[in-house]
Amino acid sequence: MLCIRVLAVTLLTCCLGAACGETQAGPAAIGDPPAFDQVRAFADLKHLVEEIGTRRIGTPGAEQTRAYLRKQLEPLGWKITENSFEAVPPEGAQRKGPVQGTNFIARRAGTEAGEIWLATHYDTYDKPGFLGANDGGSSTALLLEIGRQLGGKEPRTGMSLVLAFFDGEEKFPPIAWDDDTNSTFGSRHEALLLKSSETQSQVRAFLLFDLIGDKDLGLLIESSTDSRLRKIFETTAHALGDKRLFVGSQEIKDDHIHFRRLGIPVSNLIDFRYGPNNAFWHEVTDTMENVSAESIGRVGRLALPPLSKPSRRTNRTPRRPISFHRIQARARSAARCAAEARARAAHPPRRRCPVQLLAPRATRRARR
Ligand code: 1BN
Ligand code: ZN
Repeated sequence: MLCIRVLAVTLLTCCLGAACGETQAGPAAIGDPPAFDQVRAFADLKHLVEEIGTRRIGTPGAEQTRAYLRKQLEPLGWKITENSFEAVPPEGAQRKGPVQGTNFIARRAGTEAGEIWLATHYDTYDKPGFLGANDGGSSTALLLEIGRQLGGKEPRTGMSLVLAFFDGEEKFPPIAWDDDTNSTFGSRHEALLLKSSETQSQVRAFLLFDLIGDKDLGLLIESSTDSRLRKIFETTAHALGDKRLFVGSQEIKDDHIHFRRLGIPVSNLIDFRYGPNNAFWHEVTDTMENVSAESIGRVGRLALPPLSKPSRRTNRTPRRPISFHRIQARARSAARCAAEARARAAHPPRRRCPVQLLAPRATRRARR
């Protein structure tokens, strides 16, 4: 009995990493085309930057951001939890004394075991006049729009989804970044909560997005990214014809590290060449002028196809483990279809797109 359970868990994990538990391949597997609305995402970003302003940890702006996210996501069936924690600035930091931070977590239950986390930080860097249009803003807008697309009152077919908007990712200046004492306060807290809960083993993948709004977008697939998640993103980008989306790979410490330490397959997609020689990063020039709706849209179109729900037809189809090249083929097909649907926005195609790489698992046989 234990053996079967271990085998099932292993297969689930493999499938997830590999593009995550796929459904039956073939033309019968169809679902709703994802339609990332970059104009709406950009309007959210404008609201964060121009109406709210600084979203530094412990400020009214941070609280207003959470209220805004709640107002948008709660009516769409997302169940919200706010988890507060204390962040203690290190000796020598400008900021003195402990500050309360709050993670904003939105969950949508699925019909299948397992959950996929999509994560960002929503706090902004502690510098006078810093607005974080790209850093903190763009990825928050991205996740919010993904949340709109994937929301729903009924349990979604497939794995549960978690949208994690972390507070306190930024270090307290001028002290250097430290993974354990000066940065990623919110994600560290959330990983600790997860570790002490029963749900840790349910998490199949943790996908982090950071700095994705740069007008001149060039994403790094951070070097600790799980190889199978990397493949999914590369295949989807290729299928979308977005050949210049990824510019390389490099180690970058960020919120994903605490989840990786728990043994969860992680990815981090991050643009780390913001302006000439990265000159706009953590500077007051991180403004709306230097970000674009198109860049957020490119990342939204990349992220949505592997996450979108399958059709009812897909659910009726018996499942079996799927080979990696089939997953790639379906990623291509999903992305191509989504691209066509966008191109024909005025006359949406009748055919629905094959989607769903990160949802139901291919392990039914293993559980029998
Ligand atoms: C991302 C956005 N980061 C901070 N703001 C993480 C990071 C830390 C990126 C050090 C590069 C270097
Ligand atoms: Zn930053």
